[in-house]
Amino acid sequence: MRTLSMTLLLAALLSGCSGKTPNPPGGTPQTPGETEPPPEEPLPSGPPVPTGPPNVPEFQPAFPGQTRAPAIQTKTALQVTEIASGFRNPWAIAFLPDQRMLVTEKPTGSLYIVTPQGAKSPAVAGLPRVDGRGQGGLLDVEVGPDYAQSGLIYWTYYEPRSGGNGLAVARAKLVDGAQPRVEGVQVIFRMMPTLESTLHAGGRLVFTPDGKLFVTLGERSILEGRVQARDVRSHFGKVVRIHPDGSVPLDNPFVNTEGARPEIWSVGHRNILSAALDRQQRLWTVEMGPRGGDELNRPEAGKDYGWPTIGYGEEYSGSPIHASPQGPGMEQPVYYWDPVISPSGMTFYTGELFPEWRDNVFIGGLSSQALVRLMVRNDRVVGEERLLTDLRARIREVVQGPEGALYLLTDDSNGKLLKLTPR
Ligand SMILES: [Ca+2]
Repeated sequence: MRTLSMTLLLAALLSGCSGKTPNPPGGTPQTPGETEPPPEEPLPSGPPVPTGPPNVPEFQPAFPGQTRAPAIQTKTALQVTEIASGFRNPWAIAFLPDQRMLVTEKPTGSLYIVTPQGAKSPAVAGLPRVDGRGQGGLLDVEVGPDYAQSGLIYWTYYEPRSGGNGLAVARAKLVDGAQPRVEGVQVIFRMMPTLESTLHAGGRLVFTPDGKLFVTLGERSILEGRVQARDVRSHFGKVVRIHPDGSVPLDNPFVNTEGARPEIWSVGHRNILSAALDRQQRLWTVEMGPRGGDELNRPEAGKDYGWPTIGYGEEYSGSPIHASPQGPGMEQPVYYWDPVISPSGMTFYTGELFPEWRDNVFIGGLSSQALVRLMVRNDRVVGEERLLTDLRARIREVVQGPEGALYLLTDDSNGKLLKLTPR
């Protein structure tokens, strides 16, 4: 709470001690009755979540608490309910206004509509063909902010192209019914350049309340792609920010940089498979590191997150990638994992069903076979928990449902849609 107190003190000084508590600079306006800071709870302490030894023990964190935060434990008893199964490696969930869900299947390129009771529609017709090899296929799906009027849904996929493939973002009108279909498909963004790779697709979509769309992009894994991650002439290893029609916001950070791709928001990422907004509507991401070095970041406009120059991991072969985990002009992750969790899917919890989870971060864990929970204070991770480890399932997606439950997808040839509520 130190930062909050400092902010209030600074705000009081700036206001000339008028006696009225003003809005903190740069913060959200305070409403009457919310001017008192919440009582301070002691921060978690003690040993971290038990994991293996680090792969790169010689790399030390840049600040205390950047890795291996104290282990925390949820007090509420949990109930896991299977809503539906039989999905082939499902990837993403998006809620329609009537509480039905859109669910994507990565390798088949199929999109389904699933009722809260688990009834599955036929595959939605009319989606373009995907390159479903490896980590490609049909990836994220989001319901457009103006869906009630336009019926528009948005999705990411690996697009087969002449000379290779690449991530694309499309949108179309969803036409409901016994045989649902999409109409008027428009590709609004294409990751460039085209390159042949079945790996590191990225592909998360996040709408912001001011009507922009963030898209997370991987660097393709192969060396030819990896070396472009910090290069603004390439989309590889970037977060990009576009309007819902694909046009470029004029306040993007590189619109006036010669030769730069104007959609770029932040650079130097490896493979971002988790992205979500916090309560202040700021973007947070988690990217897959190599062996060691998964990273939680809060990507800001124009900043460089360092991959492949800096990081906390090493090649899968054990050979080094980075001379140092830190370097000038490059941002440090808020938090990192070595050994890795293999992140996919992310949400900030804002529901009422689990009061103790308020504003906590939830991340799906693939190789870690867990739902990872992080407690965050003042933009630092202060506690970590691994939930649902007894399922022994790779967790691909986590979203919050309209009633405050968490909905999950397991990454499996018989993938499941699960609902997490208090018991
Ligand atoms: Ca980084």
